[in-house]
Amino acid sequence: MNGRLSNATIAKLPVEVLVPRYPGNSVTPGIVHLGVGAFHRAHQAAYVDACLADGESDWGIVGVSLRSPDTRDALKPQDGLYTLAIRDSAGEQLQVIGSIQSLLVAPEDPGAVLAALTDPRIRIVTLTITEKAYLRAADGTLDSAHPDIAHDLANPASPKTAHGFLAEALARRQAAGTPPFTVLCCDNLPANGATLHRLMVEFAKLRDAGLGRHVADEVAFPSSMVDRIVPATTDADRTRIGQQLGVEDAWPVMTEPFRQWVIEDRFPAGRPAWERFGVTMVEDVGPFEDMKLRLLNGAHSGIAYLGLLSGHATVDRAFADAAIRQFVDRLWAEAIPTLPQDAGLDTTAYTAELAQRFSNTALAHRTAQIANDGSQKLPQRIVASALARLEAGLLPEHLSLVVASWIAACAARGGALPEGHFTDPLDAALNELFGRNLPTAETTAAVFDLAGFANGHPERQRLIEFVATHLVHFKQGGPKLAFAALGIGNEPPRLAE
Ligand code: CS2
Repeated sequence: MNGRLSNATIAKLPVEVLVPRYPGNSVTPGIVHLGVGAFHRAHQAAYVDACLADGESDWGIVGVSLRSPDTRDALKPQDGLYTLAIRDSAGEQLQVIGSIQSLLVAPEDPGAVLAALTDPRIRIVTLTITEKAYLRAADGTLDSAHPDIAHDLANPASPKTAHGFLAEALARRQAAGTPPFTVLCCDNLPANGATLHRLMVEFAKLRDAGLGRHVADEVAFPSSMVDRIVPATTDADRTRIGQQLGVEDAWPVMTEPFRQWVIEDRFPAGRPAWERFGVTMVEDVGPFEDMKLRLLNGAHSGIAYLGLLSGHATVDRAFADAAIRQFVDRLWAEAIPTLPQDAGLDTTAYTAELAQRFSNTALAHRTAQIANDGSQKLPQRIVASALARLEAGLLPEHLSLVVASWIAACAARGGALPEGHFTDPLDAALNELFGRNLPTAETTAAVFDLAGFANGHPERQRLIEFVATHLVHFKQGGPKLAFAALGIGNEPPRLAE
């Protein structure tokens, strides 16, 4: 290999590799992105790249990592350039993305991040910081007891959390007479814009009432639904991409051909013309969000835990397992009636497309990757639909089985599954709980308490009973018995404990 991917080597790439059709030095920053991981680079950064190529040169991205320097270390020597490898069974298309203009690492220099956020040219802040970084307590409100929140309230000029950075930047902009930026949440949370808005108002009020009012009344937080499957890059991917490029790329990103972004159109400070590049701008993103979270992400979590417990390392292999496949079809059938019925959602086409996407063997999307942070993901993916069914007098047999499979997979680590095979913010508490060997119903109720599942909901106890029954089956006979009890597979059902 000859050197490193960068502005200097880009002209020498093979002709079949797509490259930015705009000179990097013609672009000025318009967006700060918090959480510049692989998902952002496969999704928002690719859409913005298309806008820049179309001449909207004032929407370059300042990429911020809130924790690790890894992305900056990989991309800085490459002038922010990286390869997006779009893969399916038909082959692989390589596209170099140029929209990330600069990279900052918050813990190294929080002042530089605040300087970027207060730059009047920045009109949008996008976020992909993962579910757990929103720091919600079990009841959904801001976890104001979290040490990082306490730190940020005491040290507003050197924050650690997204909340701290956004609040301080908005305060400084207000003081300087600079209009606020629009905050665009791109994480898989329900009503993600409204949720972040509520948390930010809570946080800002803890700083001072005036800032709380400013954030409440004058800052726009449109919701958005983002979708693209992005498996973690492996060393084999790096080697293969390097060979195809003829130069090294320290961190290419793998993805599928499918992509979708639905955004509420509330951008008082302006926005790129995303709708020209396949983004759907809408008034209310709710129905799209629910469909994606409950059908795609809900099935993903089920496939991940059931796949792990059945010995499948990747989504495509798990989905090719006849029992898991049948289970997912039934899971979808259970979740679909909980979606808004009058929003014109085509769930038949949607699930047919999902089945194709989950079968993409070229992605090798690891079940252990999706299994991470289940306590943060299951409420919006699974528990919400299960509760909606119970409220409507319907059974949540398959939805509740996913919750049980999560608990079983967590408990299997250090046994049937490797120690630390996937992680969860609740790991310490969960391990302590599993070590107590309580009766299954008590364990289940304790897990619900820890994770805040169905907190205060009238159907909480019934849901716990469904989950506990499945969990007994998992303990006695693994996924086979749990499936058999639902009439999936060939094993005759056995009685619960
Ligand atoms: C996955 C998502 O890891 C996970 O939890 O379910 O990252 C999923 O791949 C994306 O939401 C797809 O858009």
